[in-house]
Amino acid sequence: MNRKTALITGATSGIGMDTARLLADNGWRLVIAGRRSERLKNLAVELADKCPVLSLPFDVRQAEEVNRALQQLSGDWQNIDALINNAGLAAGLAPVDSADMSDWDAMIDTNIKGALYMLRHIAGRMKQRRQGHIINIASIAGREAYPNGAVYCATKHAIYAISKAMRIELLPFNVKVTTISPGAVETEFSLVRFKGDKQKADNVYRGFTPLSGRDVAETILFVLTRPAHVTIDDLLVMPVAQASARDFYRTDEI
Ligand code: NDP
Ligand code: 8X3
Repeated sequence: MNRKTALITGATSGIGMDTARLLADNGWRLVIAGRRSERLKNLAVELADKCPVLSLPFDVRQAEEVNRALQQLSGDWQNIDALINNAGLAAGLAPVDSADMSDWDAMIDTNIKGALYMLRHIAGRMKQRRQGHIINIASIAGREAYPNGAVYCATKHAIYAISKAMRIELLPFNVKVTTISPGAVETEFSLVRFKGDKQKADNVYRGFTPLSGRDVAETILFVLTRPAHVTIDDLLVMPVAQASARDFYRTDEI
């Protein structure tokens, strides 16, 4: 079987993990990445009878770690056909004048710089091969801004801009670039944002059906499986009960 290879960052949870599962079911070969190596190991074991899987634990914030990890790829594992540039987080929900500055660093270092370190490495190789597909996971927060989310929104606006610029840079090299911007997805995202406060996290998804990681994974698979001459450039995917970053129809508020 001639399998294509996808590298998925943030595969230890949520959208990334569900994407790994779905691509494994659909004939892909996987490089799965994240910091929590135990989770990567477990996922690799789970998927082992479906497809070849390589676990690559590293922190996307550390440029050297990213390089070291990607340089470990040997032979045709270096030929990444699809990068799902998904690792990211929101840390805190607070106004600019009182937010924790270490939260800003975490978001900027992960969501912007980490995504860029991945792109720098993988896009170069795709250019040489004159093939490949980059999918950057942005957010509704990359299209709109909301109070107390200035820096998270800024990081996702940055992803949007980086995607747009790279789409043009890579035009002559036959490399596809797609931005996928989900609305509310129930994953570990809100638990991370609220630093383990489950009540606050659950409240985000109260009274409506959010997207699941699987919903976004299915969108990713759709984007990846278009014919060679088609690029889905930019895609916003929302729960039926969400119409903007701040407009939700919650049944408990009717
Ligand atoms: P999860 O918290 O469930 O998953 C986040 C993933 O990112 C984890 O696998 C985590 O792995 C990885 N990650 C975080 N920091 C780092 C790091 N420094 N180095 C390597 N990996 C890292 O959230 P989601 O699945 O929801 O989030 C995935 C992406 O989707 C994010 O970019 C998020 O901003 C975006 N998004 C999420 C939405 C939502 O409502 N959930 C909506 C729109 C966009 P580990 O901790 O093991 O390193
Ligand atoms: C995650 C969605 O609205 O919490 O990107 O920012 S939101």
